[in-house]
Amino acid sequence: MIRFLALSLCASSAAAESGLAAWLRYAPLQGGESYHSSLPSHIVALNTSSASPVYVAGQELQQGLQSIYGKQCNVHHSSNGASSSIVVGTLDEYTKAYGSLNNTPDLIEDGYWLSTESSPVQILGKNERGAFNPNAPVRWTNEWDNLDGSIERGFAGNSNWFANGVIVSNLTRTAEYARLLASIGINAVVVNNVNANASLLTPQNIEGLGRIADVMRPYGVQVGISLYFSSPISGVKGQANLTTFDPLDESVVTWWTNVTSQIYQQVPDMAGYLVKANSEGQPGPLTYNRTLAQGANLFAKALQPHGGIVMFRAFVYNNLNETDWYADRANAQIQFFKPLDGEFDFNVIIQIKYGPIDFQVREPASPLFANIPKSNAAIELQVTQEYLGQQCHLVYLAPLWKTILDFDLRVDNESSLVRDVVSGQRFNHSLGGYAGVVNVGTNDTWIGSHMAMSNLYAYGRLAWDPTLDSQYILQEWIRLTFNADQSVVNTMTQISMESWPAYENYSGNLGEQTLTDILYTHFGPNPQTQDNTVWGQWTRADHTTIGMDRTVSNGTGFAGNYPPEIAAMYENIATTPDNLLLWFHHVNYTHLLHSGETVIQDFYDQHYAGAATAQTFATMWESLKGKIDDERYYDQLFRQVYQAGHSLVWRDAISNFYHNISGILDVANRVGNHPYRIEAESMQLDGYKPYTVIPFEAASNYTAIVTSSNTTTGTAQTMITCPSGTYDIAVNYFDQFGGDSHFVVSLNNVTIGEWTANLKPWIGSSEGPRVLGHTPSIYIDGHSATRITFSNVTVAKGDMLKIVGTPNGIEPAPLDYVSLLPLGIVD
Ligand code: GCV
Repeated sequence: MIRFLALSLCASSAAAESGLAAWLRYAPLQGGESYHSSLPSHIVALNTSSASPVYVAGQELQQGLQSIYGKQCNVHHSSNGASSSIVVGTLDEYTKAYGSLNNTPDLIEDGYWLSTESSPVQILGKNERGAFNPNAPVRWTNEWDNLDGSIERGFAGNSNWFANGVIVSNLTRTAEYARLLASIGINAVVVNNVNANASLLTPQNIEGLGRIADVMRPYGVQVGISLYFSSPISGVKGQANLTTFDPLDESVVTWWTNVTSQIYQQVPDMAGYLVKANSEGQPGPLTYNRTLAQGANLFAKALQPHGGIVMFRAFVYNNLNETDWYADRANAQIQFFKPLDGEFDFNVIIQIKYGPIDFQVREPASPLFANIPKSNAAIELQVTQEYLGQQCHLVYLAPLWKTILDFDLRVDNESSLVRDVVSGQRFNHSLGGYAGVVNVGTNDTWIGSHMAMSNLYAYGRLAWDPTLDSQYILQEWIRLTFNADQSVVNTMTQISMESWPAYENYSGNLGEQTLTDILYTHFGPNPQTQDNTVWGQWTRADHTTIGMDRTVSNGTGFAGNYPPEIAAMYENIATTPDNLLLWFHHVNYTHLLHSGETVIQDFYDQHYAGAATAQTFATMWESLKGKIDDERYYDQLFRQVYQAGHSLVWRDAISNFYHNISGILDVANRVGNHPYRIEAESMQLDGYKPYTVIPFEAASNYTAIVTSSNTTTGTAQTMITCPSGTYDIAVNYFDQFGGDSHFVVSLNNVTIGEWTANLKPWIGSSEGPRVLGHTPSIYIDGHSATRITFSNVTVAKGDMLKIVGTPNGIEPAPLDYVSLLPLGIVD
């Protein structure tokens, strides 16, 4: 019901805002008084208790009307007979108070009815959480919070609910989060990491879960938890310690039955369990030669008396040998789960990541959605941008998610959209839905940047109604979160809608996955980490060829996991879309795409095009000055400038890597040819020395410079040889974690700029918002590479350009190059 209010306002405000209120700002509407006579004067909230979502909805209505329109309404809790009222409550309570209604729709669980034409205005739910009928019953978030307060793949500070192994006493932010989630239709939060910890199950933490549930319940948001499969042998304080965690062992069954009862005593409405088993070091039933279904059903049975469900993750795979041409991690889910279809209890849902690997910038829809028709299924989406810029690059994800949700798997040659599979409609299941990995932290922006919150909003909206259009959702969010000024809406729409294509173009196109460093931070470029590992995210790039052959005829057979129509499309190189070519086929760099371009030239072209688009985001954002509040304007501008610089790092790294490995020239002669750059290592160095960067492609000309020691200053200088004029001076440097070097750039000893390399990551801090939240790197590499630009500098031929670097901590003031860019040129 909070959603109704959220959508009814599109107010404007230029007052400073931290982002904490997200899209529920209730910003005052100019001329709001003029609406007073047409607004209701009373609110009737037919709640059963003050902990009821109906009570909260009444309060929200009151707060919203006051804040937006300046209209003060009283809240009553029974029919007051006044005609000028808004009544909010369940259909049953309404009928008791006002009598039966004609023509109410058939509401399903969580559904609502809204009538603004009736008197009183009615907002009536099937249950106390009600809002228009949702597409799927399960609309959860997963939070990868660890008990020590850190968050795996979280980019916005520490946990809001855990610290030092226990649940914190102040749960104010938890309640605020529940309020936000309620407004977009989310109905449960799994509060701890899927890489779980047995000590969540101590009596103290179970009591804490009860407190979390108590603060979220008034918003209609339930608690779920992730379980550590071998908890029975983990010596959980306050619980019996067993010598086995075999899911078929009676003592283990009893152990989980008892623990589950204890949890339900504290959290009578707990949503259920999330389980990651036999994956990435997590224990599971395979240890005892039991199936994953037997593992899942252990928890399902413990939950059945209480009405809870098990979300059992399909993200299960083994280490693989890359020299085996037929090995393929993408096949793992099918191998593990397809044979078990029909063996899962009724309250188990198989939670499937959208693609077969791991939240990459583009993947085909997981074929598992088509292969377990007898099982309940949910789709797992990642709101936190683990592989997509970690909230330091703006990437609006709804269009990516829609490629999967709208994909037709053609099971039995019939329409089988992924969204209809997970809603339960396609295979007639009453359970199914959505899990979104969000990872909110203590930062005011919730997930690390203001604009990234469009992804959380879109996640909730799509989980409620996956037929919604990405741009429609985005504009709804912009109007609520910023304002309805047409130029604000247009500019933010353009940036956001271009953001995923741009990121894909500069981070790995043609279905190559995100070419990031999969062995370290998952942030910056490092394509060679994909191969020569046991992790199976291979590209199989060599000097002449690239791509995974996943055909049945000659490759890993993965294409054959799809129903026949789709399998045939992907099997055949001629019918495979270019954007997934290298996902399914191993080809020469000179292979011609449908576009008519060669693979390698398309790589170069798209990486240049993507980075060029990213440059425009900062410029477009600048047009918003004065149209939104300064606080959010400057914070996002800082991020757009960073993204512009880091997109060039990506562009160059990927282009150089493939140029180096293939030896094929860029026909446009851009790759490796930078006429405006002065390489730092070619400058006159004093106290600086050349440094060979690893990976090589993360530095221009493979080389940077570092100070001779970590305590002595270095100087790099050179005489300007380009024509006199006005230039933008860009300096590429490295900002490592563990030191804040200082740099001064001068022309003829007149300082034109100075800065400290301290784009600090969050790491256990709650510093202000103008901090990058990506996983930091202690190395001079593609994660730490960054750029600063000084605009419109007057330069004369013969001037002495000098950079003085003062190291700090482990950071030896590393510099890569300086670009002297005639205005309008970016390189
Ligand atoms: C929680 C990827 C991530 C891990 C994550 C895992 C999962 O491998 O990098 O951080 O672990 O997926 O989804 O279980």
